[in-house]
Amino acid sequence: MFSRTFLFFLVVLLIVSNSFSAAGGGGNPPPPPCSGNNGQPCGNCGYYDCQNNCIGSGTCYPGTVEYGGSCGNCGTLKRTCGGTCGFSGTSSLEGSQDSVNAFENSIVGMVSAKEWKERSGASGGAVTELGGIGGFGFPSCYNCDWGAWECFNEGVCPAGSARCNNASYQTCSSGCQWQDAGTNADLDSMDFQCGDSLCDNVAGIYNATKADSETSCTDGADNDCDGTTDCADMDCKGSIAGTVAGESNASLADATVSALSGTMTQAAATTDGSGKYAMAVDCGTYNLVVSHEDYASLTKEGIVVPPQSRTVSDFISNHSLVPLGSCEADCTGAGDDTIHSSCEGIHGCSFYDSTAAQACNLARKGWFRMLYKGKPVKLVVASCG
Ligand SMILES: [Ca+2]
Ligand SMILES: [Ca+2]
Ligand SMILES: [Ca+2]
Repeated sequence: MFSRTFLFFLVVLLIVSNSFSAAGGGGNPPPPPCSGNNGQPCGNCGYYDCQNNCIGSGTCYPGTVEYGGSCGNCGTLKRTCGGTCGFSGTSSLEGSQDSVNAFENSIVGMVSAKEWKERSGASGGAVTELGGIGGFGFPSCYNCDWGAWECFNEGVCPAGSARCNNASYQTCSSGCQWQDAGTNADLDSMDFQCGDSLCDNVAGIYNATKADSETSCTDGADNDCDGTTDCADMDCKGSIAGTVAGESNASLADATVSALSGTMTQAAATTDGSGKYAMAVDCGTYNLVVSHEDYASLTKEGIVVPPQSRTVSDFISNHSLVPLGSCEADCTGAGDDTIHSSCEGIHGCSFYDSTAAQACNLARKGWFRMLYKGKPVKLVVASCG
């Protein structure tokens, strides 16, 4: 700034001395043509020269703000026009009024002392227009150009993004602000999306704290986060085993022992040559039905199988199976409510076809039985009775 002003002073003084030399050498110099707008402001901090050209105009007016499109995280582009406009720089000289006028008019962009005083608000007697002392100012424009675009008023996140903030799942709103968006069914402060994805069902159990196996089969919690809880978990399986006897309390082979919940068979086993059977079952309570082609079926109700333990249930002695009497018209045995395929054709017993006879053998009236045959699997569903 100072150097620019100082340089201009040098130019001024050179021209001043030249002007005076010309004046002293042979009369007044001819005033150069100059428009009435000389020195008046124009454009953005520019001014008119004698030929009415707008000099020094910037690309914008200082302080003006312009907004562009969107940017960043819901931000807006903004740029501000820099620089200042003003009048500065003075010089003075002595001479006649004509010389002052000629000097004023000869300097591109100069304004008279009077005008400079009016524009700049300067006061005092340092510059006068008349009386042989003239003062001069010139308009100055400093960096009157647009600054770089900047992004302002940005949000904290990219819209649509997501994160886990500790244990809380958050998504970034259309306004670029984080908002909680997780689910936490068990209210243990661990969101489903942030680590409770396997078992958001009981407080305190989540992916990082889950056990390797079901630690309790009665707490209502899926402790190992495998999707099964308590007795439904393989880890809680128990078993039922025992011995089946027939006539004369002799071991009975090929008897079928079924464990039922309601009318659904959960597991079944066939006795071996020693009349023994064993089967794994989920812990729970079952009705046990033992059947044999040649014997009347027997049922034991309310057999409890605790988690991870074996329940023994024998069909021996007083509970051994008794031989099937004769067949009845509904294909069950006399004194027996179990359907026997071997009753086909006896006392009016008739099955729809051999497949139905096979499916319903040892079932009870009203049961639905399913039979898988061959590959690909062919499923036969029979309504028995
Ligand atoms: Ca949770
Ligand atoms: Ca489990
Ligand atoms: Ca459990």
